[in-house]
This record gives sequence, structure tokens and C-alpha cells, in this order.
Amino acid sequence: MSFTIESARSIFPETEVANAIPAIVESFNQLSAEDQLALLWFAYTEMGVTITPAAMGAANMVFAEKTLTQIKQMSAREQTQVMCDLINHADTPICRTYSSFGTNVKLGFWYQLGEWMKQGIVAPIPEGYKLSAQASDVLQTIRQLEGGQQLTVLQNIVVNMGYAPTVSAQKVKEPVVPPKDIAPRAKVSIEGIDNLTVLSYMENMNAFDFQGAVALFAENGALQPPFQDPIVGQENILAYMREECYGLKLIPERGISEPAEGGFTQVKVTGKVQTPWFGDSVGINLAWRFLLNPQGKIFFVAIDVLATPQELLNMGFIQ
Ligand code: EQ3
Repeated sequence: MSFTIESARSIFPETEVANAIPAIVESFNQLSAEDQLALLWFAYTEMGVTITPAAMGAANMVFAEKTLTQIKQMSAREQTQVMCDLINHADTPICRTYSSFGTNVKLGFWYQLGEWMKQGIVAPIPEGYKLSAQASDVLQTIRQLEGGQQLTVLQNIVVNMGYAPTVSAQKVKEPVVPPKDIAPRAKVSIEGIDNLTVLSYMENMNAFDFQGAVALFAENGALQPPFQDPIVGQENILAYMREECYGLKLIPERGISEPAEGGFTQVKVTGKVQTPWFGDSVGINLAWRFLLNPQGKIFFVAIDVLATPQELLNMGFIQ
């Protein structure tokens, strides 16, 4: 019996994933738009880590400049309306434009609005705003998450705002950034792993050589980002990486490799990823679950946010 993408998704089933994240996002989405805006403001200002402004360089903010200027020139009432529209997925020109932005541009867009809110250029959250009881509960749950998981919640919420018609909207193409030369690439070592495909994957990703990374996949291979469905096929994976992975730093620590049925090999690696937004002040604890085909190509890789830091050591051995 050979693997399918569906069956590959359950390799290393003992991996404990931070399932609290989609559950929190779900309860957040049930709140009123005003509560959502205020809650995000409280969560963001309390977070204890701040965005490195230089990270805005990783986002191609030219795509958002026109919309941001338009918002800046509105009355406070209109500004609040735009922010509520984004949360309510209203069908407005600004919500449509927002949906066409890549993840980093969406984050940069809110970073800019947040800065303007602090400076009084954009309507702030009314002083003394009282969250509803449900919203306070959600905020309390977010407070209890570790830093990397808090960021994942914020990122997920921001990415899903705006209005995308059901027929997939034309995404703005991010310009291709030239990869680093072979020479300055950092060599990766992972305790317990000498598999060249896995090591090259990490090295190529850290050099932003997405073509190189994608060439390691089988033609119909798949990559499954945290809490998402698998992205199938080299071309789709390349487009995804170009949009989402610029500036990420993968820090794999340890792993285990074992034979699987049909001549396949399964490899689990745990470690951290740093985002350009927070540099080395936050590492998100992750597992990569690779399934390599008999030719050594990546048939499937899932990236999961781990439930606890202890999971970094969980390699699936029977204890
Ligand atoms: C203004 C304010 C505060 C209030 C207003 O009312 C509403 C909003 C929205 C506000 C603003 C909020 C802001 C500015 C939020 C900013 C949040 C940020 C910058 C979050 C960044 C999060 C980044 C994360 C979680 C990155 C994770 C990356 C991962 C998991 C990468 C994984 C991958 C690996 C390792 C691979 O090998 C393959 C690719 C893949 C991407 C899956």
C-alpha cells in the first residue's frame, strides 16, 4: 500500500498540536466588531513584545499605501467604520483591496493603523471601553498562551479579515526577492538527522531560495501550513513560499528518521521559527513532519505549532 496525501497527514500521530489556537480564533469571530477591535488592541498592547519597525521592510507596503492614505484622510467615524467593515468581511472596495494583500502586507497595514491610533491620526479605541463578558473571556485565554501562540492567533485573525468573493480573488503578486548566494548560506545541523533532503530544505528556506526548496518536493508533493489544508504541487508551493516565507528564520533542533511502508521514510523535526516582525525576541515552537518518497523527494511535509515547549522533545518514542 502506498501513501496518499490524506494518509500522509497522520504520520507521527502523537504530535501534540496547539489546537487551542483555532478554537480561540473561532470564539473571537463570534464577538461584535467593536469588541473584536478593542480586544485586539488590548491583546496587542499587552503582549510584552513589540514589532521591530524594520520588519516593515519585509512587507511590500507599496501595495497598501494608497488605501492607508485614504483612511488617514477620513473622519474618525469613517475610520472606525472601515475597521469594523474589515472585521465584518463587508463587501466594500477597501475590504476587497485588503483581501488581495499577502499576509505580511496585511500585518503591516494594521501595524501602521496601530501607530496612527497611538498618535491620534486614526480613531482610537474609546477610552474606558468595556469589553463584553465573552470578549473578556477570550482575552483572558489569549493572555494565558505562550508568546509564539499569541502571535499565531493575531496573525490568523488579521489574515482572515476583509472581503474575498467566493471566486478566488486575483492576489497581488509580491516581487521575487533574489535568493542569497551559495557562499553565505548557514549550514544547518539537526541532532539525530543526516537526511540531505531535510537539511537542504532548512538551508534553502533560510536563504529564501524557494526554487531550491521546491525542487526538493515530488512534483505532486504537498506542504501543509499550521491549521490549513495541504498546498499541493510544486507550482502552488512556490507561489505560497514567495508570498509567506520571506524573512522567516527556521531553527530546527532535533529529529528522528524512520522507514515507513512502501519504501518511504518519515522524519520528524522539532525546533523554532522566528518571524521578521519580532526577530529573535519570539520563537514559535514547531514540528515539521516529513514523508519522503523512495526517491528521497518530499511527498508531504506538515508544519505544526506545538501545544507545549515539552513537545519539542517528543519524538514519539514509547516512554
Ligand atoms: C491596531 C491593532 C492593535 C488594534 C486594532 O483594533 C486591530 C488590529 C488588528 C491591530 C493590529 C494588530 C497587529 C499589528 C498585529 C500584528 C501581528 C503580527 C505581526 C503577527 C505575526 C505573526 C507571525 C507568525 C505567527 C509567523 C509564523 C510563521 C510560521 C509558523 C512559519 C511556518 C512555515 C515553516 C516553518 C515552513 O517550513 C514552511 C512555510 C511555513 C510558513 C508554513
